[in-house]
Amino acid sequence: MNWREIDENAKKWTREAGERIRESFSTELMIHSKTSPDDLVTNIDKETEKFFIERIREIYPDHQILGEEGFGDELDNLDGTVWIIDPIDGTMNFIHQQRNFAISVAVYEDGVGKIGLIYDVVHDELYHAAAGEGAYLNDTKLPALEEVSVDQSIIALNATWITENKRIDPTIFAPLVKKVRGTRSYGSAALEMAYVATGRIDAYFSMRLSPWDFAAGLILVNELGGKVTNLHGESLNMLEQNSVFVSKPGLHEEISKDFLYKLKK
Ligand code: 2AM
Ligand code: CA
Repeated sequence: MNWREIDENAKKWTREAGERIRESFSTELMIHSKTSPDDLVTNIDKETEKFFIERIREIYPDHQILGEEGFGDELDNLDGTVWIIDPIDGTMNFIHQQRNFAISVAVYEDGVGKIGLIYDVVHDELYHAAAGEGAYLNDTKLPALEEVSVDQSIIALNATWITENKRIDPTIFAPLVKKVRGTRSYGSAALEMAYVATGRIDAYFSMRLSPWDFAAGLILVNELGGKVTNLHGESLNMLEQNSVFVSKPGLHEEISKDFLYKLKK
């Protein structure tokens, strides 16, 4: 397996896909909702996923592809080489703001993350990591993550999780929100994981993400010594939806012990 070539192709296609998305800003979007009125998809999400799939199929016909919009394969295992793609992560932001969204591309080998790319299309910023070879923002190497205490941290989570909702008891996050230095919510799981990787935020929580939302970010954050688990501290399942808790080292343990112990299984 020529991983250097796969890495180069993944980056080239991601930048090309980003260029096409930037060009699409001058055209009219076709918007549909999927499972709920806030779960959106556009023609650009679909075209971008197809763009990747055509290129991967042509050069790597034996690779499997898991894509959010469903043009790839139906996977029941992670055997062999698997591309996990979210053509636009943060579609609501893409539609409403034309910013704060990203392309997320990951390549796994027998379930192990090898290459993770998160491309902030509007800022032309490519966050990338190859397992064991460091993580970068464009050409700049990112330093390993350092420990931080809860009261000096900025955490990212959606305000939904501290109001009445069907996924988590709101009294679990409220005390954490009170104790931290600040909270943020950007609306793109991939970018929020990239922000943990760069140290702009210290932790990120989501109650339900799909593999394409976190596959690349997991590789990036792990490469820098951060921790990516579900809220119970368990490894993420790459074939199912998961709760997600991404954090700097040390902080992960402190938050788990002092705030998440009340979680029911
Ligand atoms: P998406 O834009 O690719 O759907 C928004 O807080 C974040 O959660 C985004 O990364 C979004 O990814 C993700 N997400 C996962 N499932 C979602 C859903 N059903 N509806 C809206 N956003 C979802
Ligand atoms: Ca998406």
